[in-house]
Amino acid sequence: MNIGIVCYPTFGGSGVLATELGKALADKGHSIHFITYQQPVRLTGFSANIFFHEVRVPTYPLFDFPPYETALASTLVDVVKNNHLDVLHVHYAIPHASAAYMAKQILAHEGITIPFITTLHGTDITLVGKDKTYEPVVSFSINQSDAITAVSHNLKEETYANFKIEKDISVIHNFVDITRFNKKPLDAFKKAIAPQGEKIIMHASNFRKIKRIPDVIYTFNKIRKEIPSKLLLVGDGPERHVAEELCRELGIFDDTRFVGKQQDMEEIYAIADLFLLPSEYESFGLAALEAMATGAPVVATRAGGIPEIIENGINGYLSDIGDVEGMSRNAIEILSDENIHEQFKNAARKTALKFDIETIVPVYENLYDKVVRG
Ligand code: GMT
Repeated sequence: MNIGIVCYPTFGGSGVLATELGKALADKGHSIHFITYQQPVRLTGFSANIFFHEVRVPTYPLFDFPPYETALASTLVDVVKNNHLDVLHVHYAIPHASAAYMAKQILAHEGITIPFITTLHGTDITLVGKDKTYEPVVSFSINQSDAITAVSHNLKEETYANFKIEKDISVIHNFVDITRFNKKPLDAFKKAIAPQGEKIIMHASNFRKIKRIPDVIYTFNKIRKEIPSKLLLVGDGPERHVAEELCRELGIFDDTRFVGKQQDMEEIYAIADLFLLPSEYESFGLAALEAMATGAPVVATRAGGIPEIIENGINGYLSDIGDVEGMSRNAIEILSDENIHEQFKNAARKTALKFDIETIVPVYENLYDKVVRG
């Protein structure tokens, strides 16, 4: 099948998931056309079945706001026509679903039929989409999609609760490539972060407010008082400087390591003993799943779709949003006994297996078949 994938090409979960999906589909023999404004960060290496079409947004002095959506819709028309695409799969509703709708209408005028699937990822619904400025277009373009998917049951419910959706939404959870994430820790790397064999507590995100980065730091500050440990922070974003400042204020900067945005995440997760995810909301929490695939238990909040992967007291722990005390207590409980830690690690790996790429990607393939057959 010839499949067009539209996504944000950045380090965010929706772009990562869309890119990993495209790569997996290409490995299975499909031709995959990524259509986005820059090469997706996880799109590394060469595959004969992968094509990248850059959306160029020409500027003009009149444009205070370059019309990305128009440029995207025009590029979609061009790519669909010239590459005989069978289906478009757009990740993140804004503005991808409306651009796909526009492209579909233009192509219909030329006698070309192109169905499009919209995958909802989270903030396109819960934060940005709900805003009155965007809501009418978001509702309309979701309803015009030939199929709609959401990455968790929670996000499906949120979507129905906040928008007038007249169609069925299928839940297709995030996935992870277990074989790739089942890495042995690199000793030299582990030593560089934790020279005395301290436990490594990890957090990875785009450092937005919704991730509650100060809670990561306060929780770690409590853990380190009981368990010799280091905090490994991966990613970058608006809250990073606040986080660095807080670590200095608490006098724990030497026990923390900010490594910024990273590519080979499987190598990094492999050295983590525990993953912290104290978010205000996560539609799913792909970072937690990737951590679990490497065998790191997750201490997180009971927010959004997180309880769909974390079983309290089995593969990690769930606390209320902002409950730094509870999260540190749970982390200490896991880390203070090697046997308990091992049980949690095994359970984390076992859970990740349920979301393996081999199980989830065929669900998307079936959906493509269904929409193409009409
Ligand atoms: O978490 C982020 O801020 C990035 C965001 C995105 O839209 O790229 O991730 C969302 O999509 C991921 C993949 O489906 C989910 O695993 C994340 O939970 C979700 N983030 C939020 O809902 C905040």
